[in-house]
Amino acid sequence: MLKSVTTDIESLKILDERLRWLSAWTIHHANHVRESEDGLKVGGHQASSASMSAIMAALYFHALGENDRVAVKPHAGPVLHAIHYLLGVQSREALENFRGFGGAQSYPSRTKDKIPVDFSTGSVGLGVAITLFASLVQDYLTAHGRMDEKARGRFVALIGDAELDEGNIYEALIEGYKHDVCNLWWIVDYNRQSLDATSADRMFERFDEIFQSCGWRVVELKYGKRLAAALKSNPKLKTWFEALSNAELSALHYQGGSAWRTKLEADLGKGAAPFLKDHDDAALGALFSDLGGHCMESLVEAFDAAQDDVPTLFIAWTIKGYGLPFAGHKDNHAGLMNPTQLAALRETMGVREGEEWTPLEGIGDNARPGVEALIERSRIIREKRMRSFGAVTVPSIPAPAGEEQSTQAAFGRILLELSKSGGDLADRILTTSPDVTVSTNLGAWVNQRGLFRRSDSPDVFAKAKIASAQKWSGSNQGQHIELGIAESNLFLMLAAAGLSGDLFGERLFPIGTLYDPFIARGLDALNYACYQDARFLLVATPSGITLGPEGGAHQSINPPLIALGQPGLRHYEPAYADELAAMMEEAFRLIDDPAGESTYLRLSTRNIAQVERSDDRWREDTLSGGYWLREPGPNAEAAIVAMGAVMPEALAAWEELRHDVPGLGLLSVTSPDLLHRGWTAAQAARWGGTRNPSHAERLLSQLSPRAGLVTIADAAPASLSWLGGVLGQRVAPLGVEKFGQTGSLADLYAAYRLDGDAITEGIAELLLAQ
Ligand SMILES: Cc1ncc(C[n+]2csc(CCOP(=O)(O)OP(=O)(O)O)c2C)c(N)n1
Ligand SMILES: [Mg+2]
Repeated sequence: MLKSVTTDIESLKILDERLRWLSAWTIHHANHVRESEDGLKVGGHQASSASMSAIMAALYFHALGENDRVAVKPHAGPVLHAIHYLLGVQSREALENFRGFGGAQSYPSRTKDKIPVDFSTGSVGLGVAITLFASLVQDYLTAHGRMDEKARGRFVALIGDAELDEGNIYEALIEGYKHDVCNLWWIVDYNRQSLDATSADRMFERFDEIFQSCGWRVVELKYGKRLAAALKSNPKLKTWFEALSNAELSALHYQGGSAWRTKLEADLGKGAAPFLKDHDDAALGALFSDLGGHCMESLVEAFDAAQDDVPTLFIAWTIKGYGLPFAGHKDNHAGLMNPTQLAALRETMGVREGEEWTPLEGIGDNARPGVEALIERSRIIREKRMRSFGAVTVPSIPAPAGEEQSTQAAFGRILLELSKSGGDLADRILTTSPDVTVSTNLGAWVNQRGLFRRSDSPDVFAKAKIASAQKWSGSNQGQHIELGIAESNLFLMLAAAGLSGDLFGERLFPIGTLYDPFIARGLDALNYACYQDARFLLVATPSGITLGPEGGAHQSINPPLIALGQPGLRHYEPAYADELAAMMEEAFRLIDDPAGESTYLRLSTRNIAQVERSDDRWREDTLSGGYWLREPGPNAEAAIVAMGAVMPEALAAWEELRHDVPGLGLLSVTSPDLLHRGWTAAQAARWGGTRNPSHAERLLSQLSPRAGLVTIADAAPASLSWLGGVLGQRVAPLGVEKFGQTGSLADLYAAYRLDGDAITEGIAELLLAQ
């Protein structure tokens, strides 16, 4: 074997070029080489990738350890794939099929990509913030003795500078500071360009202060070594350079050497002459492009110097499209090189035509051993981490006793019982809430299990013997993570804790509570959690106009529709405490099941009389989405179909109408989401030759095919009205379509037509219309 004559830095520079080439080529191939079947633009981000290749080379082939986890800026996905290609982990087929069906995904995806992806990214900002919560989960697991100190790693986010506009980053930053979060590197690819244009100058000096005031170390990598030296020896040049705006700098980077010369002459006149005499145009362009984020020496030095666990923001100055013909152009975000430009790049990279995919093509014999050694030595994991499932026994969860109960209170009691009885499941539960712990009935659980804090925080009120039902002391053994009011953080916390089995090999059972209407506040983060297949239990309570005196701002209407359209999240809405107990048991089971999912429970504060059960049949049907609370007679002409907190109205109407409407049934829907999924799945299966009616079909076929259904829910009526489409039965939908307001239940149910009269009118209309 040839002995390497290159240093690691030189090898890293070669790898930087390789990554720039392979990412550009992968995108080019998908757009210009691969056969297009539909004529759709394939796309990809050559400029965003080139901007980060040096940073990522320095990280993946030098700085990252095996326990470190990274969220990669979505538009640098091709660089991540190129890295794994060089590591021998990513296949050429997947790269050739970049953005194609089954190929490498446009943006790194935990679930769809075949390479190890620690965090999916795509919706900018969220990938950044989740690293903070993942670090907190690591602290939690180590404090709880579930993770070895030696297995701890660092959480790295690679950030686009325009991504820094996303508010969720600052919500996370604030929360992180409260929890003394550590082991974070956030690395900004500071190319000063967004999607639309170059970015505003005014904000930039401010980011340092924002992060520093939250306890972060800020490391700015503005100049590369050569540019720094040149500016140091020439203060006038430095002052001039630093006065250029983002837009001016970018335009000059795009125009290149002669434009730098012209601009210098115009601005500094004769003063620039000695400097210009020493530099030809190419040298000028190269010197001013030597920004910190492209200078391997500076990157390696900065990473090596930040080896403690202080959270660190690196601001690495870069040029968007570095080394490509559209470097610095304000419109280059989705820019693609044309075949001629690509061929020119290939030439300069020393890649022979036809050898574009050869991993180390164009690297001379002298340099090759050094590069190969670095690839070999890279400490990042080569294979997807094993997902941890099926390790926890979920005990049966009894229903809390009580003739009258609300589902919200029952939830609190079930958790209290779990915490008292103990066991593996209870010990693995992590609860979290954005400042609504007490008002969502998590309080009793927290009294038992305590708040999680990295260092002890005493309950000052308790110490002062001030009476309070709620204990509020924290220790590193606590099991509740209290968050500030930022629902986006709640979902990111659930996402991170819900990935603990994947990231750390230790399953947690995360339960997050919030008020139902405020799901919308964190919706993208919720979707993000589901997209990565994080597993958790979301308890949304109170809900609906049933909240009465709290009024319209707190009365939720559409979350069941949100759930109906959200993959990876199962909606259950119980009316009774025993249903809730069954649902929670199922939700825990689903968290630890490879084929499972997360669960959303929509609960209520309304106390309602519980029903007598004559047998256990309701249980299985409850978990499948609905059951006959009152069986219909043979060929019944009508049924009331009700969900959740309005069940007493439905039952009362059933009692009143059953003599006039022979065989009238009362269907209790516990999950419109599951009924709908089952319905479409059965239809799809029929096309595959399997004839199995769905649960909704089975239930509704107990009625006459011409039967009428009055559907009623304290939610948007479309949550249930679609049931008429299953067998073509007619529907009178009742539900909430206007914003709520304050009032007693009787007032509101009458005004919004959620009462017995409305049900009677609905039934009458359906029967008369026959
Ligand atoms: C939440 C969200 N909004 C909008 C977009 C569309 N988008 C993708 S990249 C981008 C600009 C990114 O600029 P920057 O973060 O600076 O990254 P660069 O490509 O410059 O490295 C936008 C607006 C997105 N992906 N996510
Ligand atoms: Mg940018």
